[in-house]
Amino acid sequence: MDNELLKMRSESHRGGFGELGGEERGLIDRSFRERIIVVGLIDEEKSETSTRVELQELCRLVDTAGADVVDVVMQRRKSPDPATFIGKGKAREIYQLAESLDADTVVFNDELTPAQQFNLEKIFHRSALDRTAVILDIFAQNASTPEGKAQVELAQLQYRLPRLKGQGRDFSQQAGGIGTRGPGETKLEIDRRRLVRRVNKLQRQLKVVGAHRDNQSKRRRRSLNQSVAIVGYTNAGKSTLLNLLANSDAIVADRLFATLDPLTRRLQLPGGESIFLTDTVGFVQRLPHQLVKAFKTTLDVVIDADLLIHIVDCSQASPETQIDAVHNVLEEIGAGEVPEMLVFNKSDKFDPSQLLMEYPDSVAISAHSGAGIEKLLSAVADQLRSVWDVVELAIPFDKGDVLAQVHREGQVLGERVTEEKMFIQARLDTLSRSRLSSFLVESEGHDGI
Ligand SMILES: Nc1nc2c(ncn2[C@@H]2O[C@H](COP(=O)(O)OP(=O)(O)OP(=O)(O)O)[C@@H](O)[C@H]2O)c(=O)[nH]1
Ligand SMILES: [Mg+2]
Repeated sequence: MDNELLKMRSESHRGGFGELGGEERGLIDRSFRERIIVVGLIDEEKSETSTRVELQELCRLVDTAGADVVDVVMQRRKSPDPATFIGKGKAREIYQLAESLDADTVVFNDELTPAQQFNLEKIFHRSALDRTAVILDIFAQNASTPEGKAQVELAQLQYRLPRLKGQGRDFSQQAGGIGTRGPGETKLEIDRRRLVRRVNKLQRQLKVVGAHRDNQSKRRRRSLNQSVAIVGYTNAGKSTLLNLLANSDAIVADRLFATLDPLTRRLQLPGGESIFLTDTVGFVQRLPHQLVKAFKTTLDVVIDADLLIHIVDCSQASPETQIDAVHNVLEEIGAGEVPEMLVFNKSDKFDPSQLLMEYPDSVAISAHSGAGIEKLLSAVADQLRSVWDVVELAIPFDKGDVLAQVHREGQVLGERVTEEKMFIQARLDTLSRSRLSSFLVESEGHDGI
């Protein structure tokens, strides 16, 4: 037993959503809370400190999923055991502990292979799950729109498919517990071929939604408003900021992954420019890759954005770790190159001065009190102006496709026709400027339109 972690667990539990009524969540019956033992490994790859930080977060995830952590176990090993992840002796000890604490499930901090999961369940006589299953479970509970539900179900199926072997075990009476519920009615026991068909169907459905979103985003581009996405670690205050800036009504809650569906609102900047501001799903350390893949259409909003407002909860114990985790997910989804503005939120709770020095060009705000918001908005306007630039292009008459591209990607401010060419003055972003570089007229010497 690790008293310190258990204490952290019970503290996180006090503020966790276990206290929110089922009505508020609008979700499942919470009268029964599973009892969970959490297990973490300290090995050559992971120090004790980082394992502790991750376990603390895992306890919060378990709590958010609607279960109680009854004990935390850590094992120090050189590397994971290929068959049982932890040592077999340790696994037997955990079985005894689970019996004495009447625990329902053992949750591991790292992803288990299907074989490890199978072997551990044989020793434990109860479910062995990993962090991914817990995160998928939270997403399953929070999904409310058809798109969100389809995305989560797809991620769950892709997680479960390789694990089908050996399921149908005799302790599977835990239906309704972590890792077994989902927006879809799919039962683990139904045969693999049906699951594969379901995966294909969901992928097709999501493609259609993706195409629709693509059209929307093209329309937005054509409407000439720039697009800014709010990204960040879960619970950092993204939805609170959207609500404050755009008078919106996005769900705000002190729980993880409250937002799954993107919400876009129009916002007027102090200089008069109108932009689209989108609130997105929160990230977490090692966000399951199945989720990242399934949420592709949602995350495209982030890839297409002109600027990312990266919200960080500065009152967290380790904001740097959360910043790194967000950067990793951004890289993974292909948004690593989108310009980013780092914004430290919750300045009413914690003084961000040190962080502002560590991260140049960052801004501090409180989405609760409104402190720092004006500065944030003018910094956003400045950034957007530096991304978009007014240029002149000379386009030969036989290049109708290039002309169409300029209209599609930028804002055309004026046109002038000579005998050989068409001259266009347009506002273009960095990417379009480099794509159309061969048609750019050097600013010196041209007489304007
Ligand atoms: N003290 C303080 N709390 C804040 C501030 N901004 C947000 N919060 C609280 O932080 C919690 C999370 O806020 P959300 O806006 O739901 O966070 P989020 O980033 O959208 O979270 P997910 O959608 O779950 O990823 C809520 O309890 C908010 O009331 C702030 O400036 N100060
Ligand atoms: Mg949110």
